Amino acid sequence: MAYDDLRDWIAALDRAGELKKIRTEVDPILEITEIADRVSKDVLGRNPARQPGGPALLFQNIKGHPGAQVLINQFGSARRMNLALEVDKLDEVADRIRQFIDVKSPQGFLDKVKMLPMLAEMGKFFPKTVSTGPCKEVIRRDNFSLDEFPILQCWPKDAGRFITLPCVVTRDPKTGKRNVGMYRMQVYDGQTTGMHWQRQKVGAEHYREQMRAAEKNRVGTSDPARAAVDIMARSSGGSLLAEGERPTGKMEVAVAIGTDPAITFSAIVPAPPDVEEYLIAGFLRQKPVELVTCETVDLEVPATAEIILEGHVNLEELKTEGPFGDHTGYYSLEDLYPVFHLTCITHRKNPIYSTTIVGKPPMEDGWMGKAVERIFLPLMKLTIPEIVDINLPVEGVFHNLMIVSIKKSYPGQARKVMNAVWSLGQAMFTKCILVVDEDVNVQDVGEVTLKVLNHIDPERDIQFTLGPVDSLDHASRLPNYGSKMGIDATRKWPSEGFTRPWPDEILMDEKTKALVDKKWKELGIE
Ligand SMILES: Cc1cc2nc3c(=O)[nH]c(=O)nc-3n(C[C@H](O)[C@H](O)[C@H](O)COP(=O)(O)O)c2cc1C
Ligand SMILES: [Mn+2]
Repeated sequence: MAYDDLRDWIAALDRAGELKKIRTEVDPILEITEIADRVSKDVLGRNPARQPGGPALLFQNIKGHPGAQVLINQFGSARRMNLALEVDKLDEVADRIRQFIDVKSPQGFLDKVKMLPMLAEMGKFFPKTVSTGPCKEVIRRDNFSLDEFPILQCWPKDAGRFITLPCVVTRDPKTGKRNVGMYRMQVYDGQTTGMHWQRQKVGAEHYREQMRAAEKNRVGTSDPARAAVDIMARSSGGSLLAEGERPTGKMEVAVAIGTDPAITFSAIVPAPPDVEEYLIAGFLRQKPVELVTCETVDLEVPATAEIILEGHVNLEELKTEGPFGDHTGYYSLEDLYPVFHLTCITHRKNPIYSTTIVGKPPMEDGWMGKAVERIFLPLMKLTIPEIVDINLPVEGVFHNLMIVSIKKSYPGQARKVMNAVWSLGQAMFTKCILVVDEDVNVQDVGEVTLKVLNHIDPERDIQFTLGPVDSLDHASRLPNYGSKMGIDATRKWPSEGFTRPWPDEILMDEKTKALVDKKWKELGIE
C-alpha cells in the first residue's frame, strides 16, 4: 500500500507513534537545527539503551511564516526507514532485488507461467504521466519568492539558508533520459539558488552534456579532446575561452520538495546513471509514480509533491556556494557551482516544507545511508560475488570507511576486492576499505578492531591508491583528487608468502561451558 504523498506518509508516521507535532513557535534560523539535532541523537534521556533517532518532527508554528509547517527527521531511525519503504527489515528490499537478479531462463511453459507475476510486478515500476495533480493547486509564474517558504539556516557559519531535501530533475540532452538527484540548494535571493551537484554526479554530467552540445553548435565539429578539457575547466570555474567566445545557453531544471518517501529516498540512491529514479521509486513503492509536466520547462515532476520549483541553469554562470555545515561534521568550504534561476513555482495549498539537517553523525541521513548499504549489497555481490557482508559505520560518513567481509579463495583476493569497490559508482570515493575474512562480523566494530589490528603487518597489508575522492574531503591534497587506502586484514596464506604458524583463536570448550551453565545460578553472581 504505497504512500500517496507526503501527507499520507505523515499520517502513517503519526499512527505509528513516530511523529511529534510541535506548536511552540520556533525559528527556521538555527533553532530548528538545534532541536532536530538533539532529537536525532536522542539525548532525551528516555531510553539510553535505545538506538539513536528520536521521532519525526512536524513544526506547526514557524517564526515569520504564519500557517507554514516544516517536516524534519522523517527518515531518522531504523524503524522509520523501514516504514518509509514499507518493510519489516531492509533485507526484504534486497531480497526483492535478488529475485529479479536470479531470474533463470524458463525451461518450459510452466516456468514461463510462473514468471508472469514477476513481469506484472515490473509493469508497476514505470512512471505514469497524468494530466494534472495536487502540486498544481497553486501556479505562480510571477511575483513568487523563495522567502515565502520556511527554509532553514542550519548552522551558525552556513552561508545562508539552504534547501536540503530537494529532488532535482534534469534530462540528458543526448538520450532524453531523466535523472533525479538530491543536491542541496543555497538560497541567494527569492528567485535564485545555488545548484550543488558535485562533478561526479549525474546532474553535473547532464550540465556538461549541455555544454558539449552548445560548444558543437558554436564551432561545428570541434576538437573533442580540447572541448572536454575546456568544459571541465569551465564547469569547475576556470575557462580556456575568452569572454566573447564562450557558448551561451541554458539547461532546464525542476525541483520537487516534499514527495512521498520512496521518491525522496530514490533521489539519494547511488544508482547507475541511466537507471531513472522514478523507476526506482516505483519499484520501492510497488506502484507507479505519477508525473505531471512542468509549466515552463520540458520536465516531469511528481504530481503529488508539495512544492515544485521550475527554472534553468545558465551554462556560463558559476557562483560561490557554501560554506555549509555538512554530514562530515565539518563545514564544506565554499566553491563555485552553477546558479538556478526560477521561472515558476507551483505548490499545493498550504504546502508542507520537508527538510533535513546534516552535521555530526548520527543524524537522519545516516539512516538513509544504512538503507542504501543494505539494499545495494545484492547488487555489489553481482560484480564482487565473494563479498559476504559490508558495513559503513555512520562515523565513517559514507565515504570514509567501508568494512567488507569476503569468502577468500585465492591469493591476493582482498586487494582485488578493494579495487573492485573503488570502481563501483559512488563507492569510488571510499577513503578506507577494510577487508576481513568471512568469519568476522563486520557489523560488530569491536570485533573488527580486534581482528584487523591483530591480523595485519601494516607495511605488507596496506595498499594505497590515487583517484577521485569525495568533494567533501577536506584533507586530500587537491579538491576531488587524492589517495585512498585499503587494508587487507584477511588471514595470510603460504601462497601469499606467509609461512609462519597462525595461532588459534581462544575459545572455551563446550563441555566446560555446559558445566558452568548448569552451575551458574548456584554461583550467585547474578
Ligand atoms: C540530505 C542529503 C543531501 C545531499 N546533498 C548533496 C549535494 O549537495 N550535492 C551532491 O552532489 N550530493 C548530495 N547528496 C548525495 C546525492 O544525493 C547522492 O550522491 C545521489 O546518489 C546523487 O544522485 P545521482 O547519482 O543521480 O547524481 C546528498 C544526499 C543526502 C541524503
Ligand atoms: Mn541518478
